[in-house]
Amino acid sequence: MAHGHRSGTVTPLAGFTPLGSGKVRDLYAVDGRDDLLLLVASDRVSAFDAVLEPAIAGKGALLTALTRWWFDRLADVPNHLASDPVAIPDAVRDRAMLVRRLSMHPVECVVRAVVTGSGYAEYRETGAISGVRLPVGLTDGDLLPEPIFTPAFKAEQGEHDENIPFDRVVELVGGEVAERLRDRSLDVFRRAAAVAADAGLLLADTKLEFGAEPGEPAVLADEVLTSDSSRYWDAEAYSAGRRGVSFDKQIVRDWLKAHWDGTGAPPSLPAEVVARTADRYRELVERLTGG
Ligand code: PZK
Repeated sequence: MAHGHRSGTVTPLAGFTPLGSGKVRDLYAVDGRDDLLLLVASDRVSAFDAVLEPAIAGKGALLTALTRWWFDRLADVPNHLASDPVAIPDAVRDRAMLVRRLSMHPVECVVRAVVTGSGYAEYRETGAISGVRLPVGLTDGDLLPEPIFTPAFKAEQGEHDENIPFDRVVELVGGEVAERLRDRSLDVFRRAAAVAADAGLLLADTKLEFGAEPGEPAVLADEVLTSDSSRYWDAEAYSAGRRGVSFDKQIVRDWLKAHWDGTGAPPSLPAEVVARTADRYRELVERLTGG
């Protein structure tokens, strides 16, 4: 997980030892507790594989609140939240989750209701995504007849995950666990999509991660159903033909596309782009959770 950020180093936290950082999150060991981890969502924002400057103040707290809200809504699905009385430092309290340390499955459990992004690219080349054969003639942003499970093998930091067929998941985790991951992923997706629909949102796709612990081979981990792990689209805009306008980072992506050729360090985002993006994150959470 060695991955540098222009945003600087990971916040030092007394009583916790940094284990590594992703583009937008930091993971800590809890000193003296080898069964727990602290997962901290930063305010960093990434687009086109780059971490951008400046950070979006409040983003980490919003996405952490959203993950907690989804865990509540999906209370019958085992998740990794720990209830141990470990004091979380004030500096990260509202963007941190204390979690049980699981044995993570090396599979990204992606569910898609829409063909877009890397899935659409694969479909164009092969007619399938992760080995799931799809109808001929789909275009970018088309709704599928039903959500599909399109797993990917977790790449090292900085590499792109590789879509894999279900058979490969079976080889990686065994047939019983593979089926559990697939069925649980589809169940979570369908229920979340129904909740999103009530809020006027189309849940286009999501990426879930699971780990195993004694007695339960498929515990939901990581952040769930946030705008960093999922594409939420405005249902009305989608119906009106304005497809592929994702609810969160579209403003950042559009601005970057117009101001960066993808080489070298990306330019800093103007304050206005940062402010509008922050508004968009807030609006998503408000619409989903009712404020
Ligand atoms: C775990 N990551 C992703 C990478 C981050 C996070 N409950 C868990 N048990 C064991 N391992 C993990 C989890 C969770 N969630 C998650 N890597 C390991 C990751 C980089 C930075 F903050």
